[in-house]
Amino acid sequence: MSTLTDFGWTPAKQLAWDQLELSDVRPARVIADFGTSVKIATPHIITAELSGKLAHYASRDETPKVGDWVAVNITDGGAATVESVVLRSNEIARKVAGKQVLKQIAAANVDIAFVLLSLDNDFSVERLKRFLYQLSVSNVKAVIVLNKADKTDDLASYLTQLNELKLPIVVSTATDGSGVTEIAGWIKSGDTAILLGSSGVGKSTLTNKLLGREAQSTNDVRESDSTGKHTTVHRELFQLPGGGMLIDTPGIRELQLWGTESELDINYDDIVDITQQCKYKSCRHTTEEGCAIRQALADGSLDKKHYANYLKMKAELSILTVKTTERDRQANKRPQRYGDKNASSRSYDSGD
Ligand SMILES: Nc1nc2c(ncn2[C@@H]2O[C@H](COP(=O)(O)OP(=O)(O)O)[C@@H](O)[C@H]2O)c(=O)[nH]1
Ligand SMILES: [Mg+2]
Ligand SMILES: [Zn+2]
Repeated sequence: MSTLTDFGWTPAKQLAWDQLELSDVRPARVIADFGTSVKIATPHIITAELSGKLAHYASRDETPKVGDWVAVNITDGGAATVESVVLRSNEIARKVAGKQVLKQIAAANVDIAFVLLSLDNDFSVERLKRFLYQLSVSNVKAVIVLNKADKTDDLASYLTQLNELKLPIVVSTATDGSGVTEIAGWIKSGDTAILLGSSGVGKSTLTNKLLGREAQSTNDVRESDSTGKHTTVHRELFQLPGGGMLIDTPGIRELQLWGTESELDINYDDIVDITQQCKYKSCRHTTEEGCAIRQALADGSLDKKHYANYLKMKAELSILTVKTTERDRQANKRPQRYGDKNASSRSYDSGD
């Protein structure tokens, strides 16, 4: 018999829950979300509908995502309704693909993330850094997984490129199971882990190995699917044999950032430290004399790619801030119409 503890419930959460003084509801964890309904663990696995308030009036940030704790009302007849999201300690977010200025939440209440890179043509430190930024914004511990180790005979050159990040790295071959025990070792009992990375890097293959069963279909299966259709893989939270939990995610083609420039600077304190040595406080690091950044780039103490990457992300976040500010300004000007906020956000969770 499972208990809520098996899904990550703790005495501290119980205490926080008690302080909410909610009536007619009990806590449950979302293990899959399908828009207006969710699969939850009470700890029994049941399907629950979102309350009308949540489904129609809440902004998309406030609707339950996989990993969320929710307050659920269950009638004597067994009908379950999610009344609200509670105790969300963090969320893994990004900007939705395309022009819309909207935050998309991939999962909530995550303790540790494995960012997978595959050791073939997928390998990109730049892409990795985008994931790492997003994880730092969410305060989630990151472990790098270099998968498809069987595809290279020059592992050392990949490892060298990752040295500066000072993060744990696991080398794996998900198809034959090597590295899988080491990955499982990072997930403490009661912790929730998530697998992130581009499509095709081996997340679902690794999920199946960690679970010890074929829970997720992998690309192989999908390609031989006789309908030829790309079946949407919903994010789902699985219980690991070792006591933790795991969320597999659909591949992200291009991770668009969601956050602020100051959060970026926390990640790039090496660069910020150098800028503080520029002669002028208002230095733009372009042509100014006494510019410490230009000096560091020239003498090689600041890596050019590392700096370019920082500037690119900073520009992206600066544009995001301008757009969100403008969006909020527009929203405040318009007379509030309930449901408005949500009008165009129903079909958002299929990954891309
Ligand atoms: N050679 C090799 N292939 C792998 C490895 N891990 C996964 N694959 C293959 O890569 C393809 C994509 O894997 P999948 O798990 O679906 O990737 P996902 O999109 O990240 O979930 C499948 O054909 C897997 O069999 C690995 O370590 N080595
Ligand atoms: Mg997959
Ligand atoms: Zn400067």
